[in-house]
Amino acid sequence: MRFDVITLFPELFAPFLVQGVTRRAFESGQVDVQFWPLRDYADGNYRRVDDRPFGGGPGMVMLAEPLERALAAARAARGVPAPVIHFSPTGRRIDQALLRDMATGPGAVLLCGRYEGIDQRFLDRHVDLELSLGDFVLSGGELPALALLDGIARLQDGVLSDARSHQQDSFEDGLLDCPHYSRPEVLDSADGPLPVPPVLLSGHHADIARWRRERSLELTARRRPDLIAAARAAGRLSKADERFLAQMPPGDSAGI
Ligand code: 9WO
Repeated sequence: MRFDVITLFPELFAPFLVQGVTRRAFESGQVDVQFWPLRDYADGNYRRVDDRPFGGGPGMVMLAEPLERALAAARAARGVPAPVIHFSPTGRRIDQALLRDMATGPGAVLLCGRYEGIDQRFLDRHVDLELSLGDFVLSGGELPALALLDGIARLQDGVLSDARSHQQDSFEDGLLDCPHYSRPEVLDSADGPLPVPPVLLSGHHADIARWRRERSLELTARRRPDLIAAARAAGRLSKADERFLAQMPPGDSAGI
């Protein structure tokens, strides 16, 4: 698949694309990312990409014309059509189901806004989908674009060494992930020795699987009761899951 990124700051992306488990997906071209530096499509000696808003007010607006030229160049280079995505807190929240869909699709043109926003006429004419990371404001669309690319790249074949690591991820089965432990078996701390939960050292695979499932259920019930309701409605909770949830003491849902 191919992603074409229209941005004023293409250099922000490279460090994320050349490191970690997703590096192979980007370097092999499994997830081909091409950049269209907006400044290259600007006019005149000043290479203007922004101007003051009509009607007054603070900040600057990204000009439609350089964006039109960058998008035309990206579309021509792609050949096959793909949706144009803009990142905004007013968009649809990115979730794991959207990443799974996009991970097998043709890719997209990713439009990274800066300043106060983009001339509305360009958005109305060209944007197919607005995506959000959540209800907060950033200074640009580059971090949301990187979040999307990272989430899609790690779903590509061969990126995670063990296919099962996907299934255990938070959200892949609609529940939050269980906690993880590694060496040492007992960690020294200022509050005293911190042992690993003994069941994980027992070698009893069925007990370990049950313990992990129960920790997932417990964490999800406390932090994200909405996800428990959704898993129940989708028939993804077993009788044993329901028995475990029924005997859980009521607790506060500390948001940390
Ligand atoms: C900012 C904004 C604030 C309140 C209500 C709606 C809003 N839309 C935007 C917006 O689209 N801004 C553009 C992209 C231009 C300024 C920088 N941009 C941006 C994107 N800021 N924050 C985001 C963003 C995108 C996805 N998820 C969270 C934040």
